[in-house]
Amino acid sequence: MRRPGASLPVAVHLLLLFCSTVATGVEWDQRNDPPWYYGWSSLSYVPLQGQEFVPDLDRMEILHLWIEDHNVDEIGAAEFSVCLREESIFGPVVATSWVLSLPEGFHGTAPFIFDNVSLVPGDKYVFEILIEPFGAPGNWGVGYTSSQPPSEDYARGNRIRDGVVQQVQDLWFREGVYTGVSTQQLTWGSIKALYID
Ligand SMILES: [Ca+2]
Ligand SMILES: [Ca+2]
Repeated sequence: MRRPGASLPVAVHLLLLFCSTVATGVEWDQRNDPPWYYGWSSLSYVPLQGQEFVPDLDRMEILHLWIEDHNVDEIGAAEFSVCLREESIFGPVVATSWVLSLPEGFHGTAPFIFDNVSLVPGDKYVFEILIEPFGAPGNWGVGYTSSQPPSEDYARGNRIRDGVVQQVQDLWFREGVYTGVSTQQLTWGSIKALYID
């Protein structure tokens, strides 16, 4: 994971991040994170993918998405980031997450970190998932859920695929802020337990 433009490996970045003060938990705001997902959508080959949401909190520091490498026969890591936009996937950019490098074969909760983004509670935002390189080997995908109207998995927005809102689908996601600080000595294992399921 790295800030845009930097290139240190994930472990080094997390250790640097937590060497002085340590966030001890996360308060989730908006979420659609059941213990299953309906399907996955290729990030490697379909652009302009994301999710609308309307926050209750006035800031955002972390976003979890379910990301998978869907071709075990094709070798390839990839780098991901999330671009937060106002109103639509074509709207003005509010912030961009640190870059997250995921290894060949990864599947699970991918944590995207933001530098304390200010949000307006009640306004609509859209996060767009970016993959580098586009067309990355392995056919990387993002998990989503699907519902039958009038029920809806996440009621304050919908999934976006190829720039088009998908009315009955939502990405598997949860976004929120860090809570509390500690000076406790953390191991790499305990850092992973906090931020990577
Ligand atoms: Ca692969
Ligand atoms: Ca929805």
